Amino acid sequence: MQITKPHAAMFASPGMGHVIPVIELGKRLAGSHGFRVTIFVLEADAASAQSQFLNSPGYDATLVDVIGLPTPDISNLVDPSAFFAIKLLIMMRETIPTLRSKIAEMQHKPTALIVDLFGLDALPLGGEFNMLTYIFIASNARFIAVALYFPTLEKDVEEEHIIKKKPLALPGCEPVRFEDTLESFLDPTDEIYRVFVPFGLVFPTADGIIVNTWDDMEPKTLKSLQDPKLLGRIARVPVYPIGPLCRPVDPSQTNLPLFDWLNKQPDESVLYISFGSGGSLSARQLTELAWGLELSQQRFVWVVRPPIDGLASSEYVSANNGDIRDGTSDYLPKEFISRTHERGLVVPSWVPQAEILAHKAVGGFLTHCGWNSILESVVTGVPMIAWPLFAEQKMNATLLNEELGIAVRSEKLTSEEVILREEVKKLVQRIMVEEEGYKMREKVKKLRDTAETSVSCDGGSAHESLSRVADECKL
Ligand code: BUP
Repeated sequence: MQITKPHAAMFASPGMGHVIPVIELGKRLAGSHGFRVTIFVLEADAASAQSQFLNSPGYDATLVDVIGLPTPDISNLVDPSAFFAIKLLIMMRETIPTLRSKIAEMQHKPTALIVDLFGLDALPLGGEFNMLTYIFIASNARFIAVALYFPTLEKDVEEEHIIKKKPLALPGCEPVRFEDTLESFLDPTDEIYRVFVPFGLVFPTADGIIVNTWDDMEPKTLKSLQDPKLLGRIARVPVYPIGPLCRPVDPSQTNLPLFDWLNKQPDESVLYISFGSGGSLSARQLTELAWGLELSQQRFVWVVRPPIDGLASSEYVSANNGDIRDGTSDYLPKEFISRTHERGLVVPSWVPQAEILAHKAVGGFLTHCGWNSILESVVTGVPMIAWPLFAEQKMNATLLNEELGIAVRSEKLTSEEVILREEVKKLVQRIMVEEEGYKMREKVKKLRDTAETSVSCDGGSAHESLSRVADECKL
């Protein structure tokens, strides 16, 4: 039997939380498993984080071919105010004819098609071009478990979970609070419920599910997904844990002034704060966070985004006759920056996060609990303050706080109340200077070691898992 070099075509959803891990998966398939890899991404405007990332000097695309596909105009298909995930889904769906033509034109036909979450509608291309199909989940095993299990209880949702507040009893896994699942699962009368609940039903139609996690990170859930008597009965296809996949630290990004400042700070003394590419706080919450940070007396680097409700800090508004200008300091309490400048740095917009977390001065991460951010924190041994905002972030926060014990979390986050400054101060001190934070740092460093073992080419479980995918694609 002749063995040819397998060729994987990958279809990435827009957004850095998807593009980065898809590219890292492609690089690993090419670098360690002998694949040729073509990655299709939706083109973004030149100023976007995605374009800046793909054009940055440190981004190494030598192992994979990245092909931009024009972003379709969906203005006639969806209301501009629609839920962002619905827009993503429609954008990906409308791109499929272009993807089909690109694959048809290829001389060396792909043997595998790997789609990420919002690209599930492309799976039938597998049959058209005789490709094996895989779903890549840039999130975790718990997300897969909930997505698979939820459609099995559709009729009971209202009575059992909304009214009686019963958690989801996922077979073989820790129960998941209903309100922690996904906002699209919370209201059966909403359009997003009808669109997203059936997603899990599509998972078993692929040849496998590749997920960015590893055994020590989610032991119970992964076991259940692989056990035909537990969740494996619903999954019906192999689940391949191949994580953690993280963007490697790029030394060329550490020339920024921010790193000069970090270089002068004591080891593990700085809290890094970021709510991801899509996360913003209310103006009131932003004000309380700023005050809490100041009261904690701890060092920090804070990526500040404009408040979600478009209002500047109430204190600023009164001090400036309600005039809202475009500038980071405008969103923060009056003179916050000058009062804290000796121990803190406020940075707007995009920063090289992987490099910041890897810096020896960083000792804590206040995160929105996007899965990539969590993985970057774990692989650098940094404990977290979990501050989830949307999507699967609340489930992720529960995993960190209640199961792995590597993050602190406010009780208020389950009730959507504002976290007041005194509590923010306490959370920051718990992670940065108290015994609890010290113990969490020890734990997360142990987990970091398991992450290193998992991806080792010398028999690591992630490496073996991806080798199984590679073997299937070579047959
Ligand atoms: Br913001 C930001 N720099 O300033 P998540 C993000 N990132 O490098 P998200 C930066 O983008 P979803 C910044 O390191 C991570 O790799 C960060 O992914 C990088 O969150 C990625 O953490 C963000 O998964 O996505 O983008 O909110 O909500 O889809 O998980």
